[in-house]
Amino acid sequence: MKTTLCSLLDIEYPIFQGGMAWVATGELAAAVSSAGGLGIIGAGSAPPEVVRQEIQKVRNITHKPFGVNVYYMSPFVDEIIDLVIRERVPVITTGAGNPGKHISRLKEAGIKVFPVIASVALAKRLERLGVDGLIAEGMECGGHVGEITTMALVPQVAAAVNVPVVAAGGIATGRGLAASLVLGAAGVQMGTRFICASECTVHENYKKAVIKARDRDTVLTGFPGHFARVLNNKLAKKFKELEIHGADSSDLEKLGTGKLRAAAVEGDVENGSVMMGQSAALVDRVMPAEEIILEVVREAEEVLRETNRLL
Ligand code: TUI
Repeated sequence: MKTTLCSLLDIEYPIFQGGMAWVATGELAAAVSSAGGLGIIGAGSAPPEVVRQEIQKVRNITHKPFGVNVYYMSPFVDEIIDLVIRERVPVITTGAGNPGKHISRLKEAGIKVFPVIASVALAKRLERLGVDGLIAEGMECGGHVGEITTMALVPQVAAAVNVPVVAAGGIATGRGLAASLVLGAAGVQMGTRFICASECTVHENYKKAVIKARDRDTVLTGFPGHFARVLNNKLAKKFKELEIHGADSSDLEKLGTGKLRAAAVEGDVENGSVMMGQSAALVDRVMPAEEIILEVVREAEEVLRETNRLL
């Protein structure tokens, strides 16, 4: 299965691994890239030195292309941009903000830029600024969410721009990949599915929570403009309680501080923020990244062939 994304990025399969903060370390990114997808380190709010070490880990394992996700709410955004340019990281994805002011410098450095967007307006603006592709992320995704579903967003973005579009949010299987291609995407990004890669270094309790999750087990918490999809655990219920009593955004922010680390590193899946997408219900076991990629591609090919028989 080859799409424009594969030739543009020199990868074998049109599959990105989501650059999840505290979860997508160098080990996971290297495994995904080695297997022919695009592995992506999640910089999150980590300082540049920590991210530099993750980049080194990838380079010690594979020579294949990989990416770094730059989180635009990080206090270190400008330093992370300097780092990826200095390190000549092949691809960056961006999240939770508008990367417009950095695009010309990244392009001059020869870095491929794929911002995550959740609206058609931002997609068009960023295309004009010269991005290489866009990741259209629907609100089925885990973590920070937009307002539009993948099913509605992807065809709108694909119709509005000429650069390749990567579909994200709610995708964990070959059917999701096949559906995304039919919607006009050139590939997919999966986060939740790769949490359950053997090479993912997240706490084992986090993986178990993803595997256990059923269709209605995630909820949106936070405040308008800053909703995050998480497992409906004790912490999520505390958030809901505060929201009902009209807490302001600073109280909610205080409750959220450090909670993603608590879940991902310490394995506290009751009082931590266990970010996962609605596709968690589709994930039923831990597998090596390579097997995930091969299974997803094989299933997509199979269902596309089946679907073609309808004609
Ligand atoms: O970034 C994400 N998902 C994330 S980031 C994250 S880290 C975190 N840690 C603790 C608490 C909360 C978050 C967890 N999940 N997805 C990419 C994404 N970006 N989705 C939507 C957007 C987005 C939103 C607004 C992109 C651009 C944007 O622009 C607004 C503007 O400035 O125009």
